[in-house]
Amino acid sequence: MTKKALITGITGQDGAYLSDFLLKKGYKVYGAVRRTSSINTARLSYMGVLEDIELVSMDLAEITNIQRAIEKIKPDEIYNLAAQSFVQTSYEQPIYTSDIDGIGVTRILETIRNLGGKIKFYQASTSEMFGKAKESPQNEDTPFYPRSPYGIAKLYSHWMTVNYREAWGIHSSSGILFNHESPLRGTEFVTRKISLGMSQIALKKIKKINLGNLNAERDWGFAGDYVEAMWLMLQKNNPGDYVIATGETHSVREFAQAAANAVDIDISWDTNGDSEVGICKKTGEIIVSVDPQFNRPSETEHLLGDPSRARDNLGWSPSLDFKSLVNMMVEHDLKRLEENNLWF
Ligand code: NAP
Ligand code: F7E
Repeated sequence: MTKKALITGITGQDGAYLSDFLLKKGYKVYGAVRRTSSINTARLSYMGVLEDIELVSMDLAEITNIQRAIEKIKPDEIYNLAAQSFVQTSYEQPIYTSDIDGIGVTRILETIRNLGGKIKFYQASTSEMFGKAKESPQNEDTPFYPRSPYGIAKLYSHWMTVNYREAWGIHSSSGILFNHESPLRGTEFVTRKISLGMSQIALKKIKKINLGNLNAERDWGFAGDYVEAMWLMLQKNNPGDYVIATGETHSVREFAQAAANAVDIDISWDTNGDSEVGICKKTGEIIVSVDPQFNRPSETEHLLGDPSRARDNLGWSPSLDFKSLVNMMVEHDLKRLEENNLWF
């Protein structure tokens, strides 16, 4: 019988990749979308999956529409990807972020429980729960120390996912995913900001980009690889928690350097007054500046994941390395700019 999956956050980066993945596996895919004043299904169109998905109206703030949708669809699996996912915004909207990223998850779990507890559940947890990391690399046993309202809200929902598994026997799994990127990444996140910015510099549309903390280190992987891990978790007999990462970390500075290299620019790093700048070696022009407005009130400085459990228990491993990921993102942005087709 055809399996039914409900994906919340389907209009986001991971929603697009997961839809494509599940459709190829033969699933009937339902996508939960919240009401917005303009249509935001661009990523689904870009993936070529929009026509194959059934969209349902659902905001995680509202339990009644969650109950109605789940009761009607009767999905076999729910992938909860919906969230206020931008860490910087969580400092300005801590209450909203706590409601959607925290309590919103309990709304779904309660609905699953009330409907008999048979629906399998995936929660989009995050390496931001490690925050000021207690050890490196981080694995499933590393103590949590979140550093932002986002990380704290996600830690609450992580433990709720664990608790509904232990208390009510629900097949609920928590994927502790490290940063994953793609050409579909939102332009406010640093990787896409850089890939787009370097492409614009190469095409002489802008002169430079302004970034925040160049020293921050992240374990960056490819979103297309990470959605497979979500699915694998729900196919196991027993639910669990899994770190999904590449096992390699790079600084924001290294990302900028690699993206510049992808458009044949070599950067030298220097100081200008109090702050660091990236200079194009060929032209001598400043192409990267540091602007403190992009600094976080409390930063997560270093993340590096150990995905051994996922490798051993799920048979999962990443397919793209750091350089290939950066090149892929830049290549897509260059093409979209050249085609004047930049809609996200
Ligand atoms: P994203 O691109 O920001 O997408 C977030 C999705 O959530 C969008 O579809 C958004 O809808 C939806 N959403 C936001 N608020 C909502 C609400 N109140 N009710 C219903 N839907 C709502 O995020 P992503 O990168 O795909 O990440 C997917 C999930 O994984 C998120 O939960 C994120 O926190 C988590 N995560 C991401 C990473 C990463 O590196 N990407 C790592 C670890 C965990 P609109 O289109 O209407 O805004
Ligand atoms: O920042 C630094 C910034 O906003 C990465 C989300 O998907 O991954 C993401 O959260 C780092 C931080 O992602 C700029 O300070 C420097 O240290 O791209 P980001 P994030 O905060 O790591 C986790 C795993 C999630 O779960 C989240 O949902 O880069 N940085 N300069 C900058 N960051 C931004 N955004 N912009 C800058 O100009």
